[in-house]
Amino acid sequence: MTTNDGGANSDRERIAVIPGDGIGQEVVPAAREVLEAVGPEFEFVAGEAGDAVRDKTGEALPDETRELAAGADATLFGAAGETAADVVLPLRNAVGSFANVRPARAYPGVDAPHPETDIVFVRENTQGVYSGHETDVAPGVTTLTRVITESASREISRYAFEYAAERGETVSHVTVAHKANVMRKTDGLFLETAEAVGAEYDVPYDDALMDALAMHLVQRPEDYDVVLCPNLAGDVLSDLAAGLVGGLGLLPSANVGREGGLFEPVHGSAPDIAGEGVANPAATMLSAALLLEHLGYDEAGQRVRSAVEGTLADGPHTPDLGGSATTRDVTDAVVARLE
Ligand code: GGG
Repeated sequence: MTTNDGGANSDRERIAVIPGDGIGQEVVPAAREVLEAVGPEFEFVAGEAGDAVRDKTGEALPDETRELAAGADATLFGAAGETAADVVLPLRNAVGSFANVRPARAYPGVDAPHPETDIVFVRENTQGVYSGHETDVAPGVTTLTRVITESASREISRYAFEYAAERGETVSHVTVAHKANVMRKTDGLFLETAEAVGAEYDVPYDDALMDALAMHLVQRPEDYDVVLCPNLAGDVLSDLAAGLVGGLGLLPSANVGREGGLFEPVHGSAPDIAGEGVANPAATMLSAALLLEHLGYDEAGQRVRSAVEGTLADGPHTPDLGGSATTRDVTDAVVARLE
């Protein structure tokens, strides 16, 4: 079900707003308020997806929601629950994204176990074990095919090295995460391709076995800048990094590539707190800042980021950050900084 609540105006950029499940229903409206407060005249178009829609209609991602995202200039998404494979993966595909960019930064004012953390995970977004090739072979026997192609590995590697090269003043090197000593063919190809692409850039790079990397990230996060990852490794390692900076409530993400873009918090639907009005909206608001920058509204994006950072520094804080504020309190505080 979609509702066009912005009115038809072809001059305005069209933003698909898909809250999804659980706390997505709370943090996405909060981030939308922030987009409205910051100025650009967007046309917001709402779409439904997720567990609740599946329960109601039998389909977790109605065609009209997929088409809405595919045709929008950008999409703001919340969270997927049990139906993640039916919702968020096809939506990322619908917007033509091949890169999932997940910045993990510690923010002043937040009690971060590792305040020196400032890492950007560049995750391959279309392949690996998330390519959807799972089979019931026989009762009690299942298989999963892990797909890695040279072309997709080259595309994501080029994205990561371009990203690092453009930020030469703050990014010193790229680390390629893999497990090529075990998954010799698939991660062997990923690593070999990433190294070949890296050799074309004036950006230092190294590689790391992803299991050892998990330990080193916890011990010395300051040693890492941009971490280029196959799909599952990027999902897991970025969540690990959330633990270094104070939690999943702080990590935004951008799914970008050839066409539009889909912007979402790294966190999921958090059913344990859904409906209580205490979800931290920071990750989704920071995702909205990435959305603004993706559309070329750099100044507005920076204003949103500064307002969120200011609120993280001075409070109020939601319970995940040790406070007792509600999503509403934090949203009001961020919006007040934008006015
Ligand atoms: N907003 C992120 C989200 O909905 N996460 C749920 C999930 O399981 N995601 C898998 C993934 O990020 O690939």
